[in-house]
Formats: sequence, C-alpha cells, structure tokens
Amino acid sequence: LKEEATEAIETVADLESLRELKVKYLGKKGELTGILRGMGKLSPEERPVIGSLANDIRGQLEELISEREASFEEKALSEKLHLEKIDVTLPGITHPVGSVHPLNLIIEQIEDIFVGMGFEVAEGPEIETDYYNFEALNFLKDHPARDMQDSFYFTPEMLLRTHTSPVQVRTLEAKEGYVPVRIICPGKVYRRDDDDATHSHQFTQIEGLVVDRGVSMSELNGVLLSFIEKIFGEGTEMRLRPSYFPFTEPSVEVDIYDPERGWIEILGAGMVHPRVLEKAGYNPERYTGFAFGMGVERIAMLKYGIEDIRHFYNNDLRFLRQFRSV
Ligand code: FA5
Repeated sequence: LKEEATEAIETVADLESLRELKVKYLGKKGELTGILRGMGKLSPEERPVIGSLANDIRGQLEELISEREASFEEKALSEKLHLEKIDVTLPGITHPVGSVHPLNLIIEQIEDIFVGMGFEVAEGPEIETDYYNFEALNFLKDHPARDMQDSFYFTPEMLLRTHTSPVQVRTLEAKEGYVPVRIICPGKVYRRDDDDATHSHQFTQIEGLVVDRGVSMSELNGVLLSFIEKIFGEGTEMRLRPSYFPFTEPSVEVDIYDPERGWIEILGAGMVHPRVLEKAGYNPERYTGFAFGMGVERIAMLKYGIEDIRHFYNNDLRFLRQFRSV
C-alpha cells in the first residue's frame, strides 16, 4: 500500500488529482484509515506493531503530499507571475489631448468682457418661429427687408434663426416690463449664403441688448469701444457707418481697422426701435435701449489672423492644435 501510494503521489499531474489521492489514502473512508479501524480484530501482540506501522506510513504520506502540494502551488504562482509580467520598457498608449475650439475660446473671452460690464448671458432656440425671427422685430410681412437674411424654412412658420436678435424679444417678454435689461446671447445662426472666405451658411453671433430709462447712443458707442479695445488691444480704431435694420433706429454698422486688411465690418447695432419695445410689453415713452449683433468668426479671424472662415468648420487638426496654448 505504501509503495503504491508513494508512486501515485510522486507521479500525479496536478493539484486537483493530488487532492483526490489524499482523500483516497488518508480520508475518512480511505484505505489506511480502514486498516486502523480494523485493528480491533487483531491480536493484542499484533496491534501495537501494525498500529505504529500504519501511523508511520500515514505520517510519511502526509509529508509527501504536502511537499507535492507546495511544489504545485509554487509552480502555479510562478506561471502567473510570468504571465502578468509588465515590460516597463514598452512604449505606452498615449491618448490624444483635445483643445478648446477657437470659436468657443473667443466666445468665452467675449462673455468675460461683457459680464465684467454687468451683462448677463442669455440663450434662445436655434429653431425659431417667423414671429420671433422677423415679425416681432418689425420685419413686416412681405417687407423686402426679409430678403436681407435669406432663410432656411421648415414650414412657413418655422425656420432656422437667421440671427440672434429673436433673443432680444424673448428676453424682454420674460422680463415682463422690468428694467434694467442687460444681456448678451451667443449662438449659432443659419443663412442661405454662398460659402466663401468670409461667409458661411452657418455661423456664430453674439447679440447684446440693454434696456433701461435714459439709455443713449453714446452709451452704445462707449460699450462697443470698450469691448473692442479689450478684445483687440488699446488704441484699436472703430468707426460707425449709418445702416438699416428694421428693429433699430438709428442703425449703424461697426468696422474696425486692421492694418493688413483695412476696415472690416464686425457687427450691426442701433437703438431699439420703439415698435419692438412696445410689442414686447415695454413702454417706449419711458424706456429706451440699444442692441448689437456681432459675427464671432469675423472677430476671431481678425484677432488670430485667420484668412478663411471655412477653417472653423473643416476641423483640420493642424488648424485646431494651434489654439491649444491660447
Ligand atoms: C444682423 O444679423 C443683425 N441681427 C445685427 C444687429 C443686432 C443689428 C442688433 C442691430 C441690432 P448682419 O446681417 O449684418 O446683422 O450680421 C451681423 C454680423 O454677422 C455681420 O456684421 C458679420 O460680422 C456677421 N455675418 C453676417 N453674415 C455672415 C456670414 N454669412 N458668415 C459669417 N459671418 C456673417
């Protein structure tokens, strides 16, 4: 029995079969246990001899089994370690780091400047009704002024907003006649313009609106000049040209002087038309206001010397990466 068990234990292939052998020889119903149990049948002289022999064998087998157990465990561990070994000299996996899009960068800067002058940031929907985009802004039905901003319509009543000016009306309605109103609103706008270096069918505007008692054109001039000097640097030249928008009277267009390109138009502005105030529930006898709407791409192009508006939308990484450290 001893030889048979020793042989089996020494040649066993894995830990699991070793444990089976342990049960077979040393378990409660095991062969050796059987011998020890059957000792009662032996004569008094035989009992101590057989007893001590069986116990010896038991001890030896136990020792052998635990040695083999240890060696299997060690082997398993070293295999595991080998498999899990990390080669620290292999090149790592690098995750590309993105950067803030230049348009968002400039929007953040413009917001900071106006928040510093006491403006709040407002928002409005990109899908607008004809009422907010045109009607409430004094573009009368069939008025040729509607052609100034060629539009993308869903239905005769719903369109992609052509400018951020509808937010003027939405803000005034929400304020229910209370003053002061001092907001800016950045957002996407859409027009059926042909794309070229300075025009895009989808671009970004930032609207501004101030309504209070005694708001004047000279305050508009001061706010705009202060903004332009902050964004383009002190001493930047600005000029106002008379213009026409149905929702402002008088209306102006604002150009700034770029040493390389000359005068460039960046925004439209004016005193809020009394009819717009009235429609939105403000008494034009009591309150006045000014508004402006700037083209964000044009401002970013001037500030960073970008020659083509399409760069903002092509998302060429070589272009976008240049703004990482700005
Ligand atoms: C307007 O959209 C008026 N809502 C602005 C306004 C607001 C006037 C409040 C008075 C009071 P205009 O169509 O001129 O105006 O556009 C404003 C600015 O958007 C332009 O000065 C220009 O910088 C920019 N812009 C206009 N069309 C495009 C275009 N296709 N691509 C890129 N920028 C454009």
